[in-house]
Amino acid sequence: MGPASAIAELIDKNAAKPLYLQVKDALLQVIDAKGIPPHRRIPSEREISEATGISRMTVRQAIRSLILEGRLYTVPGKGTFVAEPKIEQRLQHLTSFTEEMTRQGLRPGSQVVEAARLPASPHCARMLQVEPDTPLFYLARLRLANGTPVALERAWLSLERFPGLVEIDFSQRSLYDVLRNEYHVSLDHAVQFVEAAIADETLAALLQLPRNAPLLAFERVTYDPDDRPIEFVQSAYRSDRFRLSVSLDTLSETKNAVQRLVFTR
Ligand code: 16G
Repeated sequence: MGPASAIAELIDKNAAKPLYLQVKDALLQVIDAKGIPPHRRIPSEREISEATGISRMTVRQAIRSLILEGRLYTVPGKGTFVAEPKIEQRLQHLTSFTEEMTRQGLRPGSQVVEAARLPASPHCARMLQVEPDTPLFYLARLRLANGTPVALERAWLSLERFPGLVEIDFSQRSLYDVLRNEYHVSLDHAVQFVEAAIADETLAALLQLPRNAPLLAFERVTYDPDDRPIEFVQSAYRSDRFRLSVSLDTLSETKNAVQRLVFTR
């Protein structure tokens, strides 16, 4: 049975579940059951509509929703394809992009968009706990996974503390590796925020996404063991390629007390 007929088999027009949701779930089930690999074309809107007797508009809604969730992608004029599984970004460890990609068997890469010396803006100065106008190293990199752009990372570091960063070719080196091995810094802990965002024109072009595509925006300040800020980073990750993972445990009474303390500080 072809995939379009397999989808039709799973549809029950008398069920209370909305039809577009049925098509969506059936599509996922068929991709899974038939082992349709990433980058293989799925049946077209018209084929699914003909096989199921469901309107093209409803089928389109199901496909659109799967594209937004990063399960499918379209190539204009070519069709709709199965997307690669998302990369998992763990939130409980202070790791670098290079380490995270390598752990998942992906080849990390970087394209330097900008590497410059500039005076600290009031915001960066506050984040790095330095005086405004202190010379900083600004590094904007497009991060690649197996050659595909997946994130834009912009980092600011003090040049007074790390002179010489401007001379390093960050298309070839990991920032954390340089900090650890050349400046003998211990990256001890970090505070990180994650927010939803959308791609403006520049980000969309760099990340090869349509304008307004959903993104995950991160902001991180990483500290040394003496609580001195080392880097301030703002990054935008493609939300169709990443999902965040955290492991949670129950809050015991002692932990509960500590947690309360942290939040009320
Ligand atoms: C991660 C960090 C970033 C750090 C970079 C170093 C987030 C959101 N950001 O991507 O703060 O600067 O790794 O990567 O996770 P590198 O050592 O591979 O250059």
